[in-house]
Amino acid sequence: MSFSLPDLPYSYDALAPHMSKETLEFHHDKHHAAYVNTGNNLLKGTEWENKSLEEVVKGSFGKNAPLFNNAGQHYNHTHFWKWMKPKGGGAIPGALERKIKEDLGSVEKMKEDFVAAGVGQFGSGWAWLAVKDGKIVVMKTPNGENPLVHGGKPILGCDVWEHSYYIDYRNRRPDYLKAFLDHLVNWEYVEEMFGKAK
Ligand code: MN3
Repeated sequence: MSFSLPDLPYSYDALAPHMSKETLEFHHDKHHAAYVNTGNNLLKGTEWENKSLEEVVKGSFGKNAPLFNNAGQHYNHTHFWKWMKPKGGGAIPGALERKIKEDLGSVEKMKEDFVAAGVGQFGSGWAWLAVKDGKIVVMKTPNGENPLVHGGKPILGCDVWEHSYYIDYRNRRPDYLKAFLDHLVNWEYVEEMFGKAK
């Protein structure tokens, strides 16, 4: 199954001022498109050619680094667009909010830990909420890695590569992460992935 670039689920200017049209144009049309195109070239003739994206990501990890990097980033970005919405970051659906409180203490503590994970990721990578061993955990990963290759199932991820925030926030990664949580997160999509991860 070859990779294809999904359309953004909103217009390019829909997330402003928290994420600009210019950022989304570069990030989606250039960066994500490159992962799709390079990934497709690297996928050809491999044992994973006819597998699902998740199987390509898990199977190529530690075995085929160039393919893994591009497939991982394709997986991460495909969800990243859906993890955001205009006027996002509002109330967390009840069952998910209860589970966050149970496993992470409080919504505020979850946000604090998520920002700390994103800020603490040296260089490029991602901050995550994932389900691991039946609990919601905060994680961080370098480059194109994600919780799928570390025994977890991702339910929310924030891209902390500089291409994700440098146009809008320059070097202020903490401000970008806070704006992501407070104004962009589509908690209904997080809940949907939480439902599948249990
Ligand atoms: Mn990116």
